[in-house]
Amino acid sequence: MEEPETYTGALERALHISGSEIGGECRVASERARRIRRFLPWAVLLPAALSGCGLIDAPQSMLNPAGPVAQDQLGLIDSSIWVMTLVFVVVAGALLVILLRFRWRGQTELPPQWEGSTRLELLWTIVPFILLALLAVGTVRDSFVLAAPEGKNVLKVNVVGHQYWWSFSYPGTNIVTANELHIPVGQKVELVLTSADVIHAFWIPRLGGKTALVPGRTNIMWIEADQPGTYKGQCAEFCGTGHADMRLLVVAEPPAKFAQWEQQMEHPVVQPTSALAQQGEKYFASEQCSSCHTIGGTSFVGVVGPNLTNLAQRQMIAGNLLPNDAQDLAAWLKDPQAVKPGSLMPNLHLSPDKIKALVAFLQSLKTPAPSGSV
Ligand code: HEC
Ligand SMILES: [Cu+2]
Repeated sequence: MEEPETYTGALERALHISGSEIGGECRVASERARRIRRFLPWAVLLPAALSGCGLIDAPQSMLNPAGPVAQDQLGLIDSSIWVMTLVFVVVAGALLVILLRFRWRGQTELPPQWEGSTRLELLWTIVPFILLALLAVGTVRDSFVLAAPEGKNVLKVNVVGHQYWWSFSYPGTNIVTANELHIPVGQKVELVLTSADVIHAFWIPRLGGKTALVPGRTNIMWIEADQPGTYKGQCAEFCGTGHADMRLLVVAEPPAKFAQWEQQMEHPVVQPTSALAQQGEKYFASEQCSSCHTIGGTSFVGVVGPNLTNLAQRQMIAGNLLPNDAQDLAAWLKDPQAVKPGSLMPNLHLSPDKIKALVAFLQSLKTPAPSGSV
């Protein structure tokens, strides 16, 4: 009859080492365990501390939703996190119990060897199935809810992604604008997305996203803002050198204020009053600007670059990178690539005088609000 194999014997065979070395291995292991134990509190505290970062002044945090779409999407994230936490706690707990209860305590006999348990196999097949089914229910339901907005009162906006700026046009009107998307509060807005060049992705973390803008096809997403305010967004698909600066701003306004903005955009008034601004308007035609830019209310109809209608009413320029003030406009016109690397607006090597006049003209591009309005 064969002798039952001893624990040390089995270990020796498995590790190809002799019994005397096993003691050494164990000492190394316990030293390592001590080091890991010292690091453990940090491993637990650090993620907890970092997770707080999302809550401090975070204009682009999807953990702080501002509309029903972002709220639904956060709901999906939350439910997956709860399910995953449950799985983690159960599995890690079981592992811990097994490690502690069945650890080596100097036994020389091999523990009983057994395999195959129909009950356990069923358990860990059925439980994950149920958990995944639970996740699937919410995911499938939200996929349909978020696919397209329901109801009649939906505002449609066409969005075209360009390297490295956004164009927004409102079907049924003459309104075209860039980088700053105006929407009325409390109304569903359907975004019809496509691209003029490469693949981009539309993402406003507090309102919803992300959806790809693919050349040659259209994708649809919708957003709705619960409260008036500005919501920052960002292209979320690497599209070239200027990708990180391809930002956007959503301006959600009460319906009356939005209607007023629509009025101003539909009937822009261009009346540069100062002599400097009038000179700037002439440069706009002579320095090639008009071959790339449209300005509503003028004869400038270029379509290569952003539409500049009522530019002075926008908060930011250059794909929402720079504040829309005289100093930054001048810096932009002097050397676009210096302030926004990769930008496809050429450096036109303008003299300081021309820049001054052009800035005065650009700053005059605003349409007075109709009298008696909000
Ligand atoms: C070859 C085409 C081209 C020419 C010529 C051109 N631009 Fe541009 N312009 C662009 C493009 C493209 C952008 C977008 C750059 C970006 O944000 O990356 C832009 C952006 C701008 C912006 C910022 C708009 C916004 O909403 O962010 C202003 C202002 C502007 N141009 C003014 C001018 C003026 C003034 C001239 C003439 C001196 C001029 N451009 C000449 C293509 C052109
Ligand atoms: Cu991009």
